[in-house]
Amino acid sequence: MSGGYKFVVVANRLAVDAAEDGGWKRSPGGLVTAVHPIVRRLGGAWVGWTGGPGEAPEPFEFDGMRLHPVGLSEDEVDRYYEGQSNATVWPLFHDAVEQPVHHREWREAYETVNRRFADATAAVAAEGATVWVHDYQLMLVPGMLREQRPDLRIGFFLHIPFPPVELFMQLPRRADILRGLLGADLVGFQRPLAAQNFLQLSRILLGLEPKEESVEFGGRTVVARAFPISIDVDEIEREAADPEVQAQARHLRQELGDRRLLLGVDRLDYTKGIEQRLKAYRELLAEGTVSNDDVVLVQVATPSRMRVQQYQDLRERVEREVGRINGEFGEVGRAPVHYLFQSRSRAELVAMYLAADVMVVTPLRDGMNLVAKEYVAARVDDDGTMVLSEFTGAAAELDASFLVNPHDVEDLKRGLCAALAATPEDRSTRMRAMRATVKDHTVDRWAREFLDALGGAS
Ligand code: ADQ
Repeated sequence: MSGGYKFVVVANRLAVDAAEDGGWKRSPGGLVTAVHPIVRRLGGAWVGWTGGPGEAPEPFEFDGMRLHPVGLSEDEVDRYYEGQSNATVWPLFHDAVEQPVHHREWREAYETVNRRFADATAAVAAEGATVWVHDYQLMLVPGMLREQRPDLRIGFFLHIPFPPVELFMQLPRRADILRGLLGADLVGFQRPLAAQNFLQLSRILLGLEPKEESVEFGGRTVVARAFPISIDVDEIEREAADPEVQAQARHLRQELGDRRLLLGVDRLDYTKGIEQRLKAYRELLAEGTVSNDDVVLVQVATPSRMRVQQYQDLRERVEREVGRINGEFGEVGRAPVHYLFQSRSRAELVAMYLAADVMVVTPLRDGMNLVAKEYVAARVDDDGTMVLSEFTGAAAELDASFLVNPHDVEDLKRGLCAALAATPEDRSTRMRAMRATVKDHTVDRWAREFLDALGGAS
């Protein structure tokens, strides 16, 4: 059976969120921004979950796309999404900075749900269609789809890191995951090293004979390469040039007085190195290297995966540390850390980026990190510095930042001090270099390069 769509995107989430009025609104985020125009132009379909438990609504049209919801029961949300995806695969693929949890029922649910996504995709894809599957929740889909529909051109992109061989080997049913990915014609990663890890595993686990950027599997050639994702630079620049956003940035600066602003913006996730950043800041305050009179840290932490135990524990630890720093070094009306456990609009984030003196991006491991690129895109004034972890994908492109090893608190402190001490000339030189890179590698280019390499859709 085949449907009528020549181009199909498959992602854990649909490109929409439920709106307050009972309808749908386009989801924020890079993937939707990048891929929506292509899906619309090609009259394509998007297969994904609505984000809530229960029966899937009927397929519907949204802004030139055909959306095909996949339903998940409450149990499947627990096991496939919060369990296997976010408490097993997520930590394991991020260097096991938190202990991955393994449960057979989670793996079974992951397989069942991946099968449902594959079936839904097989039903809507036209003969010879191009299908683009996204991310770690759906690693079995390419293989399952290939079995049913050998006519399809299948691409897969992994948004998170792909771990080194020793770590991947810990994953139960690891060969199945690898075979699942090898069902694609093109497997895209954020970094070349990830593609190398993947190819090396195909040799170790399946006895294949990989070449530099590809491997033969099941009579086909599977290409594995890096396609570093990016952001919609024009959109961020437009926001940054908006007089209202600029007024908001000035207002923020006035509120903070003449103190220099260190800014962190992250999902509240243990991979983001928020605790390490707070520790370094506390030590700098304790040593008197920085003072509450002239520096302030604003940490925006978006609530994320709050039903997963590891995330609840992290929230407690972060909030305890914030309380400790403010208790020890604060004064009435002048706290050293402003902690916002909130999601903010894009305009507000851009205003914060514009107001910051130092953007602090310190993940222990991150596929790319779009916040770092958004900050650079927002700095239309060519000012501001950034402390950036070497363990982000973004570090390869943004090496004019102050690169640090967040596992080494002394190195983090050194980076923060160097960024605070940078002269206006140094700041401007570094920011110009980073802006040139970001402006040249937009998310639109990322999507086009991936699809060109995959062939088929255009
Ligand atoms: P994430 O882990 O979510 O993405 P990141 O790349 O930084 O990390 O993207 C986060 C997005 O959420 C950014 O667009 C940011 O503006 C937004 N955001 C963060 N805090 C926010 C807040 N308080 N309010 C509103 N918005 C907020 C995963 C991978 C990354 C990879 C991306 C894309 O983990 O490594 O870069 O996918 O592939």
